[in-house]
Amino acid sequence: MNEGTDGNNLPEVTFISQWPPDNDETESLTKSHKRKIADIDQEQPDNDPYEKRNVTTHANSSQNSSCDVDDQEHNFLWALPSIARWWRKQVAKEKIIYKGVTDSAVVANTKLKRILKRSDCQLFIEETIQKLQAVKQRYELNAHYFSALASFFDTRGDYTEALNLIERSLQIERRSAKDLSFKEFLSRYALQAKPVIITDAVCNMISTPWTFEHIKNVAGDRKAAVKRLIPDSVEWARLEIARSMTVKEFVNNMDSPSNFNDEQLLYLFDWSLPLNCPELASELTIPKYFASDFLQRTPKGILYHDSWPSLFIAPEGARSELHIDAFGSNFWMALFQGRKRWLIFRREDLPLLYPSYFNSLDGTFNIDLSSNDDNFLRALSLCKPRECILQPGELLFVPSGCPHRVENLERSIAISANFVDLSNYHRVVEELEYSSMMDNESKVLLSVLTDSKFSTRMNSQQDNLAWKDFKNWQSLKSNYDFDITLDNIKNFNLSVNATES
Ligand SMILES: O=C(O)CCC(=O)C(=O)O
Ligand SMILES: [Fe+2]
Repeated sequence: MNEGTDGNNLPEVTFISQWPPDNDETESLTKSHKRKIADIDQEQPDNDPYEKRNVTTHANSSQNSSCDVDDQEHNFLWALPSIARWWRKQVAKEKIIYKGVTDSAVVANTKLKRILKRSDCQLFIEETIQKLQAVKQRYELNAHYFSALASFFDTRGDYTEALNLIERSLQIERRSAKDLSFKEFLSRYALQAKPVIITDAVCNMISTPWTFEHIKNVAGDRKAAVKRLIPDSVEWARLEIARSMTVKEFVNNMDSPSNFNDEQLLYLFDWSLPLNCPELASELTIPKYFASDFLQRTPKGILYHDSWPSLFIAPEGARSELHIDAFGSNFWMALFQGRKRWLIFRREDLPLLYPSYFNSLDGTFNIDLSSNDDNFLRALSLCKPRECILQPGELLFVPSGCPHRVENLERSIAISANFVDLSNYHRVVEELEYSSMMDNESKVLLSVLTDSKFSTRMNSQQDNLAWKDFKNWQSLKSNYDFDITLDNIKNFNLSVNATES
């Protein structure tokens, strides 16, 4: 950033539109912002979409579930379009030519820079910052709120505060499988515990689209123990078994009338495909990023060997509350239908979220993320969660140990799996050491994973694996060169970066 001054003692301004985060949401905002500031001096009609797109609450947006990358009604207004709008009003109100601004044929951004130096504009920025700060409590978890506030500090030249805030507005990165190699995934995301959304991968996981009809055709007659969310439950994700029904019965009755409360919404949650419907499982191809799963190398019958992938079918509004996935496992989810809002905290945020270990070593959380309790809000303001709305056809990676919460914005179909590889092996071993004290199955898994004959090697050229290959470690292990080891994984980041540069 340029700290130079120009006689008015104001720093040069680096616009927030030039900053990261670089993703669809900010891009669409920037595009329309460009469109708007192109006619900066023209007063907009009263139904100006910017006018409407001011402040919406997180609660509102989750209720009507329409906050997505295309729907800007739920974004906060960033500083530059906001200033442009304020300026248009001044021009219209005062009906005068502002020397050096309105009378000049410079581009809109330069005009904006000139406007920013005016004392009336500085006053407008100050007032807007105050207004935004006054509602901070309500938006503790709203990424758009923080990016908007950061942009106002940025225009004021307060870069330290702007950077501080922008960290809280991080969205989850999206990468295309077309240019994300397995090695890059491992070094940039899995080993750094950074969530990522992978596009262009789900289309290669199935040959027949997984629609409600298809699932009913293949799995309709199987029984499932469906769950529901109990607000004060001490169970993992606050989900408890509601009753047993066939998949067909569940799908056919999957309503979510607006008068339904959490407990009335049934959720087909984490329903193991290998155990309940191997026919569906056998249609799958496992993406290369997750194909080295060590749980497939343990003997049949060992804990988790056949637990995943599992199926999730949800009505609109069904949720899983804040939780951490068990035994230090990594997690992926492929979404076939509907949209899901994900909120993912960092591992370091865990102590700030009041974890409680009431009846299990898999922590649960007593807190309510929309609580107004001062102590909680103070702790929450130190967390740096990332948010995303997962779209159908996208694949999400959640690193081990990161607390997360999920809300189904539409009726959805997804599959997911927990997995172990070299990126989380040590965490898994440590967690299993604790759970072994209480649970024999964990103890057996631990002894298998830590046996000197157990292969913890991975293949840096790993490709997608058809289901039958994924499940056949004995034949896989003799076919490839497994060049990543427990020893060299420590330097893996360095070696990947060196090869790439
Ligand atoms: O999609 C969901 O409701 C959450 C899935 C999840 O986080 C899990 O199974 O661990
Ligand atoms: Fe989870």
